[in-house]
Amino acid sequence: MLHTATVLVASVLAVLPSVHAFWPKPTNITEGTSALRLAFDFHISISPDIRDVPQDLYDAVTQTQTYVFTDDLGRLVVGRGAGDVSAFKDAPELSELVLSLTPGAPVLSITQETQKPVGERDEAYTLSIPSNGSPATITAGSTLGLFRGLTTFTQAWYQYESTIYTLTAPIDIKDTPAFPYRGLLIDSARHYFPVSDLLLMIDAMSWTKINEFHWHVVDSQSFGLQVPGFMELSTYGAYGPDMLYTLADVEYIVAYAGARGVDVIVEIDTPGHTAAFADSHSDYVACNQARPWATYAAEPPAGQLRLANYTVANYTARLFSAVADMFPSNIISTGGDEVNLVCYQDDYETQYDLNSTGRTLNGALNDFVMGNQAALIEKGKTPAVWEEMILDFNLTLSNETIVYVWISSDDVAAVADKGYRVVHAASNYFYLDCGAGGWVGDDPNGDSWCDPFKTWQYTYTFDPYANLTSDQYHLIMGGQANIWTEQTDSSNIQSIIWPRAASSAEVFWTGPGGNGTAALPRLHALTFRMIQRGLKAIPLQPYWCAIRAH
Ligand code: CP6
Repeated sequence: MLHTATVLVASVLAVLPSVHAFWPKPTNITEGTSALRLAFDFHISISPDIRDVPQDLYDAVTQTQTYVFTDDLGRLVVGRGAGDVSAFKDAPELSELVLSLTPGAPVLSITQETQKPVGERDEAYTLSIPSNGSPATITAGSTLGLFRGLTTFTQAWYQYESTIYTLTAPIDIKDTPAFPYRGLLIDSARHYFPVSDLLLMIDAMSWTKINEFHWHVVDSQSFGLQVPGFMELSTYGAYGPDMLYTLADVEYIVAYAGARGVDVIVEIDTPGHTAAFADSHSDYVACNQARPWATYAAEPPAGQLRLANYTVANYTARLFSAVADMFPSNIISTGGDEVNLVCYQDDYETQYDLNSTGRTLNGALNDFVMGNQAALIEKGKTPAVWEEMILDFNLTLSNETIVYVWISSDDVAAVADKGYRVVHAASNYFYLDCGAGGWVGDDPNGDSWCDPFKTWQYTYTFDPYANLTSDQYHLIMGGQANIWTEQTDSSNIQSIIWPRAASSAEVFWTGPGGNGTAALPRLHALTFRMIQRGLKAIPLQPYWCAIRAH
């Protein structure tokens, strides 16, 4: 009896695969087998219980209506067989989606909800799409939850000859992220990206429920961020006056992101990766442009802040205070990766400063980073650092500090053992480039040690809890895809990120254990939707496979 039922269920699923369109997959979903069409006069209404509707929620509603009517996935349709077409041609019509907040929930804007500290945001929602044409509903405890529900709603629909339909009504979803931090790092220092590129990346992040844009905005090659009181850094350190982010640009980007559920975490990488400071403050930088660069830095040009000099340390602490005022996010990263020790050993000024203050390099580094982080903490911020600050230099940082693990996912346990919160960013799973290599003189047969190219399928197998004890699980904030842009500019940023970054987005929203083979049709649908929305996402498979995967 039981056996027969199992076989029956399995064969129905084979005909109508469930959860074929949603990405990331909702944590709880049930779907039926009924067809439902979207009415021509379909509209989204906001429950009158929500007074003083925030403008960003109105805008999200308008955008959602546009997406559901324009997300034509072309030949990627479900149920192309004649029988299926007739099934949805006369199906009931859905003409309304109603948004409401749970009673007593505060009415903050999506932006305000997004800018709460990670872990304090309520992104949960319930989405119900009845099969008989009764209004669909999204209910949430916050406008951010409503926004996540709207994103999911857009993914419920396919189009065939101007009919917008689903074949799996009723759909009932109760969704909440497995991890509070789901990010994408973009490096805009190796190459500058026009603001419009970043806005499109933020849109795509919101489509996949990525909620943290880790903005690696400055590095040794360029300082393209205007900071009030520190304008000389970008005036002299940017690639050019038209290749920097102005105060107005930053304000626009942060607001655009906030309205889409994306928090912007800025990183001012220190004390390494800082040659660009020398363009305005040559006396602040050790081993500036020193050769051979490989002795002094991970990539050219060499140059690191003279961290043992109190004038420099005071300058960076004030810089972080000013940056803190520009970015509403609770998190700001002080960097700390790839500090080169030879650079400081060979620097007369640094050795002089160490001797005259009786400090070791490690002690001076501790003072330097602590000073920068104190400036952030004073502004109410939570500092973040790259893993070396904790694992190589043993700094006495606040245990609130968030640690990005990038060298290897094997290092996560050591960071957790020290009690710090972790964001998975390891090169062996989450780097979208292998961009650190390819320099003249590198081994032509092996690009860099981050080879090979990470497929979405490989990233998808990641286990965020590997090598941890269950009492350490709470330290895992989530994870992020990373695009370092040595070999990426405006011409390929869209295609190098998408759809691969969707893989980690699902690992950290839905949780680990997903089956890549089962996920493939959903990722095809997401990719087609991205392309339809104007993003140059790259194909996963031949077109033949993509349009038949459903
Ligand atoms: N730039 C900065 C980089 C990298 C890092 N930091 C990097 C290192 C190794 C690889 C790729 C990128 N280009 N500032 C490491 C966090 Cl394989």
